Order: sequence, then C-alpha cells, then structure tokens
Amino acid sequence: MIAPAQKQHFDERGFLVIKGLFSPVEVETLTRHYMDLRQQGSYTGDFAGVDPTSDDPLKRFPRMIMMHRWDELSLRWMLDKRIASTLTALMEHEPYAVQTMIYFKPAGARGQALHQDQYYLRVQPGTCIAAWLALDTCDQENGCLQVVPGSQAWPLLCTVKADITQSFTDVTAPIPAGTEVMPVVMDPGDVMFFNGQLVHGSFPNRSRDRFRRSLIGHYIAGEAEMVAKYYHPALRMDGSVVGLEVSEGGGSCGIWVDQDGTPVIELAGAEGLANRTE
Ligand SMILES: O=C(O)CCC(=O)C(=O)O
Repeated sequence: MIAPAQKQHFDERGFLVIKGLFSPVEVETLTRHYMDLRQQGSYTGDFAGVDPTSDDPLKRFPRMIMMHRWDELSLRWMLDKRIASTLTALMEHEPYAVQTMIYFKPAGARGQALHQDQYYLRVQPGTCIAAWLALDTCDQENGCLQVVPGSQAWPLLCTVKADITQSFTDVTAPIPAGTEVMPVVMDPGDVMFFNGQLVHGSFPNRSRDRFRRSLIGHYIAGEAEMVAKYYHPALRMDGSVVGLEVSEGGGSCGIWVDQDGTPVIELAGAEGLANRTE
C-alpha cells in the first residue's frame, strides 16, 4: 500500500500525505457526527467550556479529546484498517493507539504553536506518530498544518512561551530564524501521517466563514514500553488493551546554540516533570 518513494519521503521529511484515504461519504458522516456531538454539550477534556455566546471562536467550538473512550464511531475510526496498515508500513511495527482529538477551528480561531507531539506523549523507547484527517479543505487561509520538514531528526527541544494571541497552547518549540516552515494544503479525506518528533503546528483561521475541521489519532510503535499517564490505556489495533508502563517525562531537552555561525542543538536543557496533555 505504501510505495518505496512514499516511505522514503516519510523517513527523510518526517511526514507523508495520503490523498483520499477516506471517501467523501465517510468525511461527511464524520463531520456531521462531531458537529452533532459538539452541539449536544460539553465533554471531559474539552479545551475550554462550551459557551455559544463567547467572542472566542474556540469557546464556541472547543476541540474534543479522547472521544474513543466513550464514542463508538471515534473508536472505530482510530482502529481503522487503512490507518493501521499505513502506520505499520511507515513504522515497520504494529502500532498501539492512544489518543483521538477533533479540532473544529472555526473562522477567527487561534492556531496551535509549533511543537513536537513527543513532548506530551513521552513514548519510550521510540516516539509517537499522528494520523491527521482533513474534514475540510485545509489551506493557508483557514490555518492548515505547518511543518518543519526534516525536524523529526531533532531531539526533543526545550520549550519557550508561545504567543497566545495566535495559539491556544502556551508553549512552543523554538526554531532558528530562516528555518523552512511549510504549509500542508489538504483536501477532505486526505490523511497526513507524521513523526512525533516533527515540529508542526498551525496559524489562526483567517477566513471569514470557513471551518478547518480535522480528526486526529495518535499512535505509538508496538515496541514502546512506556507512555505518559494521560494516554493509558493504549490499545492494540484489534481494540484489546496493552499493559504499558507510565513514562514520567522530564530529562534532557535540546537548546539551539551557535556553532561558527550555524545553529546546532545541544542537549543542555532540562524539562521539569509535568503532566502535560496535548
Ligand atoms: O490541527 C492543528 O492545528 C494542530 C494539530 C496538532 O498539532 C497535532 O495534531 O498534534
């Protein structure tokens, strides 16, 4: 299913978009399902309480998280065979599934500052991988994903404060001036798979009236022994529970230093032990 050139792209650049992995009917069904759920109330893990009268678009349409723990359609999507076989080909291991999220990102909503997913998941050994399904056309106007190609080869970076007028999260992975940040334009039904060390995020939705909805699954390689507490229980792709240990986080992180005029990463920083959830 994955051609050698696609695997090479993933290995070298840290991400791969598979066009049309989900059909227009499936996208329509999923979009309607989550819009209905969002309309029906609030759920554990909502980024912000639902407030239909708020000026903040993210309070009117907060993202939902870990829906697979209580919603059958989300569970089925997370364990979908097409996702499982693509992940297995890319990681060369069976995946374990640990997280679902739906971002509504209506017009005017802030984005999510550049970050590495592994900062949150703390998978050991190895890292995590995401499957990011576009439910709408995602382009620069409505705040598509942005990636730093090749950054999956970097270690975990020490975070700094993010600009919370642009991002709903408050920390970011710093990158040197001039580093390529590439928009990933996608059509509904396309899925982007990306390595958990890849620096990525998104800018605000600057459109007048367009949503930028996406359904996201996070996975870890089946060789992993630990993941941060919030992501337990991990599931095999047949839905059965895997007994993994809790990864506490903390430890060293990379900071950028100047070496003869070139920015290089030194593992000189230390992250505190924190309970972070993406
Ligand atoms: O969809 C976005 O804007 C950001 C998503 C993201 O960072 C993630 O899935 O880890």
